[in-house]
Amino acid sequence: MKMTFRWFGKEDTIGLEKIRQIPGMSGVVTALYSKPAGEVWDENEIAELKQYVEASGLTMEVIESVPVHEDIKLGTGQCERYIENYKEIIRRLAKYGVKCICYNFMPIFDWTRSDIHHRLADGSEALVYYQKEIAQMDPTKLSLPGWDASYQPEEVAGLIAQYQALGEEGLWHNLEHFLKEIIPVAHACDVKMAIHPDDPCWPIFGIPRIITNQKNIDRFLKLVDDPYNGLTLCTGSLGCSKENDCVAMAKRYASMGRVHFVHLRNVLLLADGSFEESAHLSACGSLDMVAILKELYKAKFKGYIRPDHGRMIWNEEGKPGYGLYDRALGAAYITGIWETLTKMVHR
Ligand SMILES: [Mn+2]
Repeated sequence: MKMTFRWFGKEDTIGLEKIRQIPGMSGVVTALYSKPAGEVWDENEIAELKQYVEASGLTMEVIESVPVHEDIKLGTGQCERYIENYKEIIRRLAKYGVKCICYNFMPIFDWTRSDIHHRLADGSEALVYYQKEIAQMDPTKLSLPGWDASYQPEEVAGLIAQYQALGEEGLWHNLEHFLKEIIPVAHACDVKMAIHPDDPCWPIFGIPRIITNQKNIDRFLKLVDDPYNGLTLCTGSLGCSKENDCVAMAKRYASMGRVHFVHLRNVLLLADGSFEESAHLSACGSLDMVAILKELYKAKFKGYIRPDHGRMIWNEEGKPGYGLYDRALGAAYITGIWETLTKMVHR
């Protein structure tokens, strides 16, 4: 396993020199965040970013993410042109040593929460998803926490209607078409594609979501049965539903060689289906981090792991979920579990 840390580029208030000081850290997970979905990434900018990262003693082998344009997910408009652009981005990233690309196929809204500054009992701040509050939201009128607001409200209403008409099967169809086009390119370039599960892992606002559970992930992997068509095992996204057993999923997909990237974080599940993001420690949430890591270890997992969201602690200010301190604690905790596994567990 290679420990990594998400870094939002030179705009990130957390400098690479700090990330490098986290014990066991091998590289950053980053992207050209200013590029709109669909556009080909400039090769010089990729080269320059890689050079900047490597000058600080870290690697840039994982990109999160290369966003998929809505036209591809809807199968409309400039869909085919954007797929060709996506292939070109894969080729260009491969040229600069990128080994893994994380992406998602969530319509319109990326990860969604009801509050990104929720104060927990210990005084830390966390991201939370309360069912009652989400149910009262009007997605066309609100700028949702976590949503990259690149659409106007009237556009959102139109997109929602298009996705409702498309439905789940239509979305599956468009995902299959996308994979059949890009996976052969990724395979030839030796770049592992790692789809991120939908977060939360159920349909929101009447819009379909499909990368949500074991049955659907099994279906996803069979759409193109190639090791380069793999997963980002995000324990917080899959683990926010009681229906998903993250330990069993880690075992199943890692032993198939289809887990290329792991997002590790913990969530505390509440009785009504709501959840709060918690500290990484198993005792703080509903997931068993040791059991999950043990399955990855037993499957000889060689891919990348990063601590996913952390809480805001010690009065740190910054991007909710992406402070330095709690994610660094998470990384040290994960690295500690992994060291224990390597010394105590026979595979
Ligand atoms: Mn994640």
